[in-house]
Amino acid sequence: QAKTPTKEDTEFRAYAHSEIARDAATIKNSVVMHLTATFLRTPDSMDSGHAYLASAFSVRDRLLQRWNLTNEYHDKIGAKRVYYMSLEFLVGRTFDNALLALQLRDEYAGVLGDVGFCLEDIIDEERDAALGNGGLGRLAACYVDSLACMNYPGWGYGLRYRYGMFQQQIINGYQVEAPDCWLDSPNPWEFPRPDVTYPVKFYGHLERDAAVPNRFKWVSDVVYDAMAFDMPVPGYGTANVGNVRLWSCKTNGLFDLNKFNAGDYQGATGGQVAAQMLTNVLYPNDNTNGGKELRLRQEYLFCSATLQDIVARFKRTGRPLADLPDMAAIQLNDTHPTLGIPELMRILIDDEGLEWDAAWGITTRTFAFTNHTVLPEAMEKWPVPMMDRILPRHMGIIYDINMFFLQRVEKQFPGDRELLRNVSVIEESNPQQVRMAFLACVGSHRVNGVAAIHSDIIKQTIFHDFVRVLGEDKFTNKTNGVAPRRWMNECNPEMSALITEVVGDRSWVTDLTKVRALEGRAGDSEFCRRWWAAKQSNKRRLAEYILATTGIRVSPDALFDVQAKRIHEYKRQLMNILGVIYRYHRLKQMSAAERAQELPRVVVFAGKAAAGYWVAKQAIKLINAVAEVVNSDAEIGDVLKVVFIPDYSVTAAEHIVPASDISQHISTAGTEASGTSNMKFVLNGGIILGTVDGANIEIGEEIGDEQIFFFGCLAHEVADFRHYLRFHEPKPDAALQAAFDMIQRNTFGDAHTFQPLIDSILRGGDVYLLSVDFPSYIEAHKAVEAAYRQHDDWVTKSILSVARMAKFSSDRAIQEYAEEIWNIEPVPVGGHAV
Ligand code: BZD
Repeated sequence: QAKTPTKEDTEFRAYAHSEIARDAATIKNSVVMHLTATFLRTPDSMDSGHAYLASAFSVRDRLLQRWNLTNEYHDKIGAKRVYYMSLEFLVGRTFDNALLALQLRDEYAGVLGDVGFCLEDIIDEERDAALGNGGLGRLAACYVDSLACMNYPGWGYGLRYRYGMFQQQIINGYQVEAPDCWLDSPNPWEFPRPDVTYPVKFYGHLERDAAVPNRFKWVSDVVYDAMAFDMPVPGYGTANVGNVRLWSCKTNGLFDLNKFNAGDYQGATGGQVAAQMLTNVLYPNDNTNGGKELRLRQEYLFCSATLQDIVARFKRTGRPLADLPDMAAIQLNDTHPTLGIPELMRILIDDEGLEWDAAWGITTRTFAFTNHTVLPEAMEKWPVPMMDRILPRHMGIIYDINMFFLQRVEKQFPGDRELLRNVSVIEESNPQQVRMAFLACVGSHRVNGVAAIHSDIIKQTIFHDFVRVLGEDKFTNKTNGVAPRRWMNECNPEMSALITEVVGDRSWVTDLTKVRALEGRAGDSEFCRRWWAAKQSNKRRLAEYILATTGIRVSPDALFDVQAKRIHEYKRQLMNILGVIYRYHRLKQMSAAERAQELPRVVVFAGKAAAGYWVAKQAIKLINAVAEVVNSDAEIGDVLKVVFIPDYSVTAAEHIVPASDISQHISTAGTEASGTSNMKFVLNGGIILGTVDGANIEIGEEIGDEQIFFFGCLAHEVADFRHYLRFHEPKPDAALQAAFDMIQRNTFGDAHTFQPLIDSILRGGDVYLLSVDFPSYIEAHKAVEAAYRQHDDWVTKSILSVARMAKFSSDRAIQEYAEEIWNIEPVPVGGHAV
């Protein structure tokens, strides 16, 4: 527990609060200093790229001071920290976020304006840090933002990939991947820490310690050095600055001079290349488990460096190791960092000399685990022979963890062989596999899902037997949330200004319960007019962005209907585009006069498919093929436009999300654990068209049924439908059949290209139940249209939705984790700077 601050602490806080200079002259000096001393430029030869870098470095100086103070303070008072371990942090840009957090945006705009630059253009110079695939990685970024803003002592731990999420190009309608060389230009938002480096071992063999049972000496064949890079996380309106520590594999020292001298130039650098590979690329899969050896080595490098660092920091307190759980909580963001559990056991037993039981008690009290998926293909499993070869000591520890666990199960449920087989961490397949979700579950004191329905489903499915064995209390729900800083205040300044006006100040940015005040204005016609004007200007901006990125001209007066997320069969972009095709079919059958009565609509898609996910990539091709035909059909004009925005990213989302009228979250019920973009769209005054799945359900509960358009079968009905469809051909309704027919008449190019997509429904068992949900999907679209035509009511819905969305702030989620899982308390440094 954190100690009560002394007088000295209070003075320390006052110091932390005081040191940021805000006057134009000081800011200008610091920008010019970086321009000249860091980048060897003069103010006269400054282009916008260097204006960005110099400004960013000067902002980072300000963060740095606070970063140091925050960590010094937390160490000094002995605060318990949470460590959020995630293979992904999808941060996006930092400059604007930092300016807003430090409340220096106007000041920098002024200084840059004086030398002829527009702040918005300078902000656009920054490249996204795209160290994540999608929801899980962005959640990690929102959570470290909340930790910093709410003054919780906590760090993120991750990997510093040299190539982040690939860049998506659309060539001839197909997705083509290009590397994301985001570190090509200097990155102001990281601090290399060559002094924080740990050796990480791989391969080799074990030597038993004859004196002590259970203790081994691991003699490895290969040792790599993991070096830390720290990314500051600006806390909004507080002096606290959080930290994400990312590991990069060092290559220095791996150059083989002997080979070089012997003329073997390639051999001389072979070790460096192998080391570099470890932290070179982010695996671009979401919700699939590739089973690649390099990925397992990445995961271990990450876990080993992180646990060594956490233990080293703890040991500096001088407290006995038994106290580790009182000083550190470790959250596993899905199973990817699960090797942290056997790694901590290895450190405690082999390096620190603890007994098994003591080590196990410390480990399980320290770790907690979040599950993000129920898709079977996403479950991480590693072949035992692979694990044994790469990490022989960890394989031994996992066997022992499993043995002790199964002994306990056997005692509780004597003779239940089936139960033992079902809960075993080792799957008895050929080859045997380590089930990482089970290991994470056994080695943690809490397991949580990410939305109420999902947390229920995991208790009934993958962890069903664990609930019997370990008790219901171990399993809990922590519904996801998103950061209002980025997903409202930063991306939607006009709507934010209106909220600030109603609330009276900007306090809602760190206390979203205050947006409730909007309820009182939902019936105020003047306020509604201004609310709509903000939405309209966001739509105009998106129309410009669409023109710039695709060359397609869309009318901001049309209804903007958006689906922006990873492309995945379970998310059913295919159902969306089939709905578009059906709409096109109907429009083509109408007279010009009838068409003129239709509600003009722009259907926007954005998202990346995993490079090896063929059907998902075919869906992208179909979307682009439909777009090409529909958009150039003179008869159709503005009544229907279809757009695929390439290279979806955090920054693209910041353009897209504030401009939606409706957004689609249409996963087959029971498949989307939570979804977080659903929250972002509603927080920006958009209306959801969605299935009864993930966090859609809780959003509906909060904002009221009138504010959300649900359709489709329910999660508990899915199994029966799937069973039926395994043995019976689906019967498409007339609308779905019309869409198939249009494709098969080569309307969108050679029908053979798209036949596999149709076959996935008609001949592949329709696993995601498109044929089942399509009729109600089309009905829901009609309901949306009718509602949109009632303009005043629509705007009221939009305002009421935002007013009732406080639950979906990541601040609420983090507070729940802090109180119910981590047992940590806020420790403000420097008081509130607002
Ligand atoms: O996590 C997503 C889920 O699909 C969403 O429903 C949920 O809202 C978010 C946050 O909880 N899962 C992912 O994004 N998963 C991955 O990106 C991923 C990455 C690597 C390996 C496996 C999954």
